[in-house]
Amino acid sequence: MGRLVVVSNRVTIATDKKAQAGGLAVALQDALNQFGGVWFGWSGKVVPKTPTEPTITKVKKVTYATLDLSRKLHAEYYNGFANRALWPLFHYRLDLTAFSQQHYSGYQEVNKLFASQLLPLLKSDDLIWVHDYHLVPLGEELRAAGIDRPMGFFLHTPFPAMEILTALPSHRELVKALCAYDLVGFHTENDLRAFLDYIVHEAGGGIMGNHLIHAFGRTLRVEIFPIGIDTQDFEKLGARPARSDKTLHLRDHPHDRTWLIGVDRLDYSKGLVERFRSFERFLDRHRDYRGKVTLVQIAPQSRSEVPEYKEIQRELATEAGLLNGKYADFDWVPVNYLNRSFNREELVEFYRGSRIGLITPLRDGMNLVAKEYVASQDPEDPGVLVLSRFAGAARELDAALIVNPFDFDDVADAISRGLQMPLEERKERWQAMIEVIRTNTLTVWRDDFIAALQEAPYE
Ligand code: ADQ
Repeated sequence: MGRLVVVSNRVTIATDKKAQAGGLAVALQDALNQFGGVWFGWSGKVVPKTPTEPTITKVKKVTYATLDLSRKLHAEYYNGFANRALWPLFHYRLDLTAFSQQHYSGYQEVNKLFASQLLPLLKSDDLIWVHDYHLVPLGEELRAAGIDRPMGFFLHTPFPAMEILTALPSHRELVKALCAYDLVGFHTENDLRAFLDYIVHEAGGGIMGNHLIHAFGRTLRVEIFPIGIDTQDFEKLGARPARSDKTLHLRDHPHDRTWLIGVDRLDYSKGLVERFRSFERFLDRHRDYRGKVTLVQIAPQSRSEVPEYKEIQRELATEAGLLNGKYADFDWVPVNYLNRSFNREELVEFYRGSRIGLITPLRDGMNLVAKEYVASQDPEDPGVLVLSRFAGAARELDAALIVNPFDFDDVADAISRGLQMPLEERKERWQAMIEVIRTNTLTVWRDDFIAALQEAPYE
């Protein structure tokens, strides 16, 4: 095959400190190294004036092309349309969705800009893979500029039901733009079903079978590619003896205390307020567990410039304070709430040391933390995954204790059941989940998507 061209909002340039990059970035870098290619996107820098050319960094066979954005474009495109309209809408939060024509114009402008600056870097046999909701219109812009190479798009968030999506004033333009790609990938059947529903009932398109659809005058392939993790790495790290002071401290804490763990970006889609309330409900109803179990919630701040994120930060801090105020004792707090990042080694130790992984998003495309939690467990004494039915991961990990995060009693019951679950049942459930996670890895996800894209055009 020709080169691979990856376009995403943020670019991770390969450096020696590979461990700092997330799993997804490493998997994409590996593919770029293998095929040679380009990774194009925003540099993460905000400057007074958007430059006319991207900054080029070459590392072996890979060209990294990164573009700084002006304050205005960053505010409209990233903080504005992407994160105040599309993100909340795609996560079913119409109440938090802020539409603005100006933000939408900035979003379109950045997509146009990306397309025009990417064009000179393209070669005739490139495969182009665009990532996520920030860049939906990019493919259409490239097509308009005459690019007829295979182009794929993967959506990392959920695709919302038609009734939700149609609340977006530009919904039709957005879906039409998606249809400019040859291949569109989603995490789950649910997302695909919602997309097809729109195509048939709103766009007047048709489903042709064999993953093909026809809409807006184009034929494209739509398929699910459930993203995975680097399972082997998590299993290997999990098998090492605990080293971090923090884990040792938690584990050797007096009074034989047990902990539950949550690890999330601080985002309203992750259901953290509801999680704290569910844990409170659990403590309300189980006097005997007071003083004995702690919820360790790791939640580094994200998108802090967006008002809705400032609000959720405040709300959560209040919620943690209230819960701790209600039940804490001199030598115990119910919630250990940490607003910071940890490296993978530390996360694995936290996952492995906790009796329950409490992963209860209100909506999530996949949720990789759920898979990381399972892969980090001790096969001889695995913890219990309590997982929201609204996480894409619940489709594959149905051996978890599946809960409705809006129903605090349901989550409280699952916590109680998880804490009492006999070893045999824990092992059985873990075995069922690890098999899926070992099969649908991150590499499989990436290779399947690239293989499907290589078959384009599909007509
Ligand atoms: P996210 O919303 O960021 O991803 P998730 O899938 O859980 O959610 O991935 C988060 C990643 O960040 C995990 O690998 C986790 O280990 C890491 N992480 C989280 N908190 C951390 C901390 N405190 N310190 C260090 N690392 C931390 C989006 C979508 C998801 C989808 C992914 C991939 O919202 O639904 O699963 O993309 O497609």
